[in-house]
Amino acid sequence: MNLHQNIIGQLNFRVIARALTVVENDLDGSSELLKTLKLDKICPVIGITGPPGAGKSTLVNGIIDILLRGGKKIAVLAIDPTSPFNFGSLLGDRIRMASHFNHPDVFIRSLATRGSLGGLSAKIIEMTDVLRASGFDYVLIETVGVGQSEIEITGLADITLVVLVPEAGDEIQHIKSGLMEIADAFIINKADREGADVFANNLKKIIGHSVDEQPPIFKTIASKNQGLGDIAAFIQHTNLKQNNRRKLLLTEKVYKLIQQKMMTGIDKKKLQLDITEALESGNFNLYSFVDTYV
Ligand SMILES: Nc1nc2c(ncn2[C@@H]2O[C@H](COP(=O)(O)OP(=O)(O)O)[C@@H](O)[C@H]2O)c(=O)[nH]1
Ligand SMILES: [Mg+2]
Repeated sequence: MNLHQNIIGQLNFRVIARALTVVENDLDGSSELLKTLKLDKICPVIGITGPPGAGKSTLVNGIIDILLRGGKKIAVLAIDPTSPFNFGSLLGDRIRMASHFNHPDVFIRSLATRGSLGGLSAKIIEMTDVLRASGFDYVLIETVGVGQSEIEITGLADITLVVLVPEAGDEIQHIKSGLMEIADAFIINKADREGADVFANNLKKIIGHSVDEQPPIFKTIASKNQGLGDIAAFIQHTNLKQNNRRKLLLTEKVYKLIQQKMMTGIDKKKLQLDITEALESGNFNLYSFVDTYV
């Protein structure tokens, strides 16, 4: 499949969308497609995570506006596993990102699937790679911060932005230290609400104790496009450092893929027949039997 841009420099969104579908559903041609991806162009992956309703989609929408300047091309993967069929969230995200829905340089894909561990979609690494290889300048991944997905997103993203709202103030003591470690920056959105400053100060104190280098804290009112310039600048100017979590994530992934590969060709029906045969011949030993299979 040809993922390259057309003669007038626009990306072919239909081809990209199709490639994502093939990869997401493991359709014919998926593994060939993945093997031919060219990932030599630098394309930062930005993870935006936080609780439902914190304003992630609104923020993404506003940040895109700024990142687009200068002819940049942007892909967004919006993942909301909180509702199973997720029509609401899909429509919601589309409406919220509506200003970009027909923009020739913005590609948006919503995903409702949940990964096996309750985290991100099972094919999120592959889908991100398709986008990274498609000629975008940035890939933004919006995920609801629930459990495992937080860890996965930091393995996947070059920059992880954690979005919180002032109301989280009372719970801030309980916010697990994991969250502190994954954030390259915090965004306190809905700063138009009471308690934003107090919350920011508390957050600063708490982070201060737990990490060597204090990540920046941005205060924003996404619904009014306030404070977004600083975040865009942060994204544009952060040196993409060595991401150690990526190695962990990739190790897990490679392990799973090897496991899958080793299991291909093992057919349960045939297995049962072989076992029946072995049992009939008497003297069946489970462990030697397994050895004949590997
Ligand atoms: N008051 C206020 N509301 C906001 C702000 N940013 C977003 N919202 C609203 O919060 C709601 C949830 O926003 P959304 O972007 O969908 O949150 P998400 O679930 O984290 O993606 C929407 O109604 C937004 O209009 C903000 O800065 N202040
Ligand atoms: Mg959203």
